[in-house]
Amino acid sequence: MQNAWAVISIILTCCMLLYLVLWMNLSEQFYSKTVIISASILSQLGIPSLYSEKPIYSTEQEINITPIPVLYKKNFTKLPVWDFEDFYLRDNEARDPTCPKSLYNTEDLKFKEKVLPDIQLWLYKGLLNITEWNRLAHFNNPFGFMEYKYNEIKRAVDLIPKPKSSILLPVHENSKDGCIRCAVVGSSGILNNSKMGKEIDSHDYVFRVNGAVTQGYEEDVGNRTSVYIHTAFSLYSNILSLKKYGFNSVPQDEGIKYVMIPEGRRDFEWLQGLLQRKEANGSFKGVRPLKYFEGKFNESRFYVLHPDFLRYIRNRLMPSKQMQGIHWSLYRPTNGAFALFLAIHTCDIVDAYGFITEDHHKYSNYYYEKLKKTNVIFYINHDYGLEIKTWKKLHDSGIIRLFQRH
Ligand SMILES: *[C@@H]1O[C@H](CO)[C@@H](O)[C@H](O)[C@H]1NC(C)=O
Ligand SMILES: *[C@@H]1O[C@H](CO)[C@@H](O)[C@H](O)[C@H]1NC(C)=O
Ligand SMILES: *[C@@H]1O[C@H](CO)[C@@H](O)[C@H](O)[C@H]1NC(C)=O
Ligand SMILES: *[C@@H]1O[C@H](CO)[C@@H](O)[C@H](O)[C@H]1NC(C)=O
Ligand SMILES: *[C@@H]1O[C@H](CO)[C@@H](O)[C@H](O)[C@H]1NC(C)=O
Ligand SMILES: CC(=O)N[C@H]1CO[C@H](CO)[C@@H](O)[C@@H]1O
Repeated sequence: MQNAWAVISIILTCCMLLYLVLWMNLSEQFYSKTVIISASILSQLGIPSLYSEKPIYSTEQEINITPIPVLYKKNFTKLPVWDFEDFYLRDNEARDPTCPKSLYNTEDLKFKEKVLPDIQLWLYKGLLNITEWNRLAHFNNPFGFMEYKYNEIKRAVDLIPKPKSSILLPVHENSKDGCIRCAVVGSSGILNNSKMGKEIDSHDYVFRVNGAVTQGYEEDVGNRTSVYIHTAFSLYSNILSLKKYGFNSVPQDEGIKYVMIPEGRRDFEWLQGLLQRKEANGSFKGVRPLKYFEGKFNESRFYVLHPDFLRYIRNRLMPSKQMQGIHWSLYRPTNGAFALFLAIHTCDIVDAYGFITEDHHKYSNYYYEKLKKTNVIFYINHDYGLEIKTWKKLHDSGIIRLFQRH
């Protein structure tokens, strides 16, 4: 009897072992199939599976995917160009303008080839999952999230509300031709004594950027602001340094839209403070971001630019030779450049004022420096030569109108 029991239990144990082995094999097969399927979908999209030994991309739930190992800027001696470098999120709710002069109808074929009128402009909750992270973590800031940790960025992005509409500005109700006319005002000294204020204010919308001082300078730069573009640092530091020019808070016009360029980790720290209406941590420890908006802040008028939009501007519209050098990761277009291209993508007719020109040495660095001429400061993270050429070229080909003096 005892012998019989021993035989039965041995058989049972063997069955269980066999079952386990089979089950593991089968599930392994199933698992690798999932990975292969997802890799082929991604390659159709132009996204190769870079780390094929690890299941990074998967059609399975996010839980099965992990963030890629951190990449470091230092490990690249020039801008790394990935197979999916030129893949950008597109927006299927993008504008469909009727204006004949719209970007969509540009006659400049070279420009037409480069622009993506339906590029995704905004970053908000729901747009950052691990799959997206693993794509964007390949690009240095502000064009992606290289060197950052998934959780620190994800926490902030998940607080950004999805805009009600991805269209930033509606066609003006008085418009006869369906065109949106915008002025973009940079802060160059070329505006000193320009008397452009009335003309600037006569546009449907006025974009301003960084230290957008207007009080006391209305005759030259106007007094309206419809869209204010900033980074956490530009906003914070301009309010500290431009007090003497009357810049005490960000522009406060009724219905104003605030657009943030997330240039790096500190912007995501700022965002957490701003959107939770409390003090920020990290670089802005102890700062209450909300304070700088003086009660005029409303999530429904707040937008954060998507890294894909910023990278698209760099790669397609402002690629600099600096990207081929050892300091490649420092280069980025100026906030003014991002503001101007945002206007080009959200308006139909764009006039640019206070942007850098060939004869910049004749003017102060900033228009509010009226009394003593200062020289234009060339920060190494920008390519001013390229910006001068780009604005001139856009003007000469009729894509924008650039304010110049002779
Ligand atoms: C991750 O987000 C992207 C962009 O929104 C989306 O296309 C993709 O389907 C998402 N993936 C998963 C697994 O949710
Ligand atoms: C700008 O100036 C005009 C004319 O002086 C005035 O009517 C208008 O209220 C001002 N707008 C703002 C936002 O200050
Ligand atoms: C900053 O840190 C403090 C203390 O840990 C915490 O109470 C607060 O919620 C944090 N602020 C944000 C914006 O996360
Ligand atoms: C923000 O704007 C929305 C839409 O205009 C409005 O319903 C809401 O009350 C505003 N919130 C605050 C805090 O002012
Ligand atoms: C600004 O314009 C005024 C009037 O033309 C001129 O007197 C002044 O020198 C200019 N300021 C600078 C810094 O160029
Ligand atoms: C392969 C390589 O050089 N890796 C380096 C990349 O950068 C990090 C951070 O600076 C270093 O720790 C790695 O050794």
